[in-house]
Amino acid sequence: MELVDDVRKGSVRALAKLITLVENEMPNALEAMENIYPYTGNAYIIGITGPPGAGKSTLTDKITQKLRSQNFTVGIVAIDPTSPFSGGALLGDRVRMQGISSDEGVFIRSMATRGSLGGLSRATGDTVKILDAFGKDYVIIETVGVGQDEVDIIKTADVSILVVMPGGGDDIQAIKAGIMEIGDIFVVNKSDRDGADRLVTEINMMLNLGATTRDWIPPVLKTIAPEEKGVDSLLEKISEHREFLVSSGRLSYQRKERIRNDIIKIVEYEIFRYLDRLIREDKELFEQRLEDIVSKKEDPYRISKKMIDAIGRRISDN
Ligand SMILES: Nc1nc2c(ncn2[C@@H]2O[C@H](COP(=O)(O)OP(=O)(O)OP(=O)(O)O)[C@@H](O)[C@H]2O)c(=O)[nH]1
Ligand SMILES: [Mg+2]
Repeated sequence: MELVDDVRKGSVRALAKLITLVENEMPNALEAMENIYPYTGNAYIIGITGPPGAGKSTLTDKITQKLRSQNFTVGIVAIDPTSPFSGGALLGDRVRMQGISSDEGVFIRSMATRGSLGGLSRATGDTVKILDAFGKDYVIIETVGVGQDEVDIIKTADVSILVVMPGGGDDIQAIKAGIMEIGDIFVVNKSDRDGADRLVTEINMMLNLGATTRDWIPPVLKTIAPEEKGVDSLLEKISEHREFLVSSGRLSYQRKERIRNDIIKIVEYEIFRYLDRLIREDKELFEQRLEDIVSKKEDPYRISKKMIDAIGRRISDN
């Protein structure tokens, strides 16, 4: 595919186009990803999650600037952002990226919850792979940490950073609800506000209550993102964690698990696509079957079996 070649050659236009192709679930997206895949595996993937307004974008912005100053290239996937990126340098880079050809800099892509078939986590995963194959050294995924979709997304990262802020009172309850386990590094941002130290203590207590057998004890850091305070420490912890993943063999284990999930997601997606087509193409037959079920001539289980057989035939015909 020419588009994939152009992405590999560093065309930012092709990059944006390919992501759109995948995002819109175009029929040739799977083939494109097949061609992209051999070039993936070099980028380091950072997941940043946390409640709305915690400062995820501001932190992403500062982290990116630091990485850029070390000459690393960065791709950013922001999922459902309610607040935009504001950093001047970042914005400048983005404008530069729209220039002729540049294999350096920052590429930002915002994604919203859309796509009926494979869902957001598949589109995000593919986008990360495309940015990886494009040659980005780091890919940062920013997402509001709430539902299962977000947890799935964050699982595709090599390191997960959980950002919280003081105030509100029920912060800890919010974190408790399922995402405490996925944080490799905790960040108490907005630590210029009251209650930051207390929040750090509470998180540390909860981490201690949790798995004491963990070989990586998640550190809890304080930051003031707009002032860049604590951002250097955060980057150090990211490096430390990366060294831990590599030396313990966890990185390859995590990446293998990711492949396992990817395969399941791809197969689900493909089968669902066939099912969707089957229903749309044989609308009358489907309606008739519904009638038959209502009048008790048929049942949903037998009909499902028939449809699975039909999907199987279609797949083997292709
Ligand atoms: N006082 C203070 N304000 C901050 C800090 N970090 C971020 N902010 C402000 O908090 C607001 C939200 O910051 P964002 O970085 O957009 O937060 P976010 O988590 O990305 O928000 P969403 O993507 O909307 O969930 C902005 O107005 C920031 O300027 C901080 O450390 N201290
Ligand atoms: Mg944001």
